Amino acid sequence: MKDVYSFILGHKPSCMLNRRRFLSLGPLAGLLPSLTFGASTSSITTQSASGPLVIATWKQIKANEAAIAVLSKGGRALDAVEAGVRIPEADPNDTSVGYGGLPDRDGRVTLDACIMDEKGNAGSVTYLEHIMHPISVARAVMEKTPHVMLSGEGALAFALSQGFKKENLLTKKSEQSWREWLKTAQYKPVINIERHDTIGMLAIDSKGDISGACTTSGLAYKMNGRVGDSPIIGAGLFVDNEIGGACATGLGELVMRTCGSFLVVELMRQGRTPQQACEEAARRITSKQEYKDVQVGFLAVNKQGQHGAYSIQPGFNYTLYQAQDNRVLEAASFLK
Ligand code: SD4
Repeated sequence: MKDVYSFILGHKPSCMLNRRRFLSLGPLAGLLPSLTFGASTSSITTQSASGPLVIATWKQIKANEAAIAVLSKGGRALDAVEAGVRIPEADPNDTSVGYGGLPDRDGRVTLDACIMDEKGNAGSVTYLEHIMHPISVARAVMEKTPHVMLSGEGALAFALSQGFKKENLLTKKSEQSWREWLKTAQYKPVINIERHDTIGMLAIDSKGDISGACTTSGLAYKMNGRVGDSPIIGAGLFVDNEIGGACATGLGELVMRTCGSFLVVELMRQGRTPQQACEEAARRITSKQEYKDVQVGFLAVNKQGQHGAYSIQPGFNYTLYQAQDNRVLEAASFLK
């Protein structure tokens, strides 16, 4: 386990910090939509949304299709993202989400998920066991309780009270992988391979409303009790329907320390394009934390239907549906 601790605890010495100045315009920011900040030359445009949009981390053609099916009937972005991310949650071959997710080091499949709607409502579950669709439990937390987040046994009890079925989520294949891992019990993240199915999804519906969802089984062979960025509002996901939405994938510890998705949305609020905002959020990580051997990727959309995607390492891809085209694209990256 030594390796994971050095990744998780590793900060750069302060002399290496290269923090960009963060220009805050406060209430003036909303009055200056055409200003561009930072070194990038791309500028904010007034491009309007060309109909519904869905964007998801990694290769998620089928998940996007499920979301598109909702949007094409005039459905709500919230319903679209829930329907979308339920696809990998139920897929035993997706080893970083829901059913089939790789377990923690004690052999337990523990799930994290969160969801946000266009009104700024949020719901989340962490360390949820035995329920195939944590995203739907997160939505129930949002809609049926006075809380934002339920965890562990409480989240499971709530799920069961809502009619969710208790299931064994550890597939034979995942159990075998875990038993193999136990032989050495050495943890080392493998960039772009180990966690390639964890899904963050953002959608814009025909009304122009934005919602988002994020769901994962977290890092394979993590310490029992570990919770990542994916269920943390503002880290793995953030939506502000006036501005846009963002989600993150990769080593959650790096994302949590910088409130990554919240940061991306706030940068867009201050005038950056989604692309510029994702790049700056990645730089916020690389200027302060050890990043050489780990991956973080951000996706963002703004109210105008523009999107951004950026990662620390090359190899982060994402699936975009826009203008009736659903395709996998490669994100630009900090390291080349
Ligand atoms: C976590 N961010 O638990 C998740 C894992 C992930 O692509 O997104 N991997 O840290």
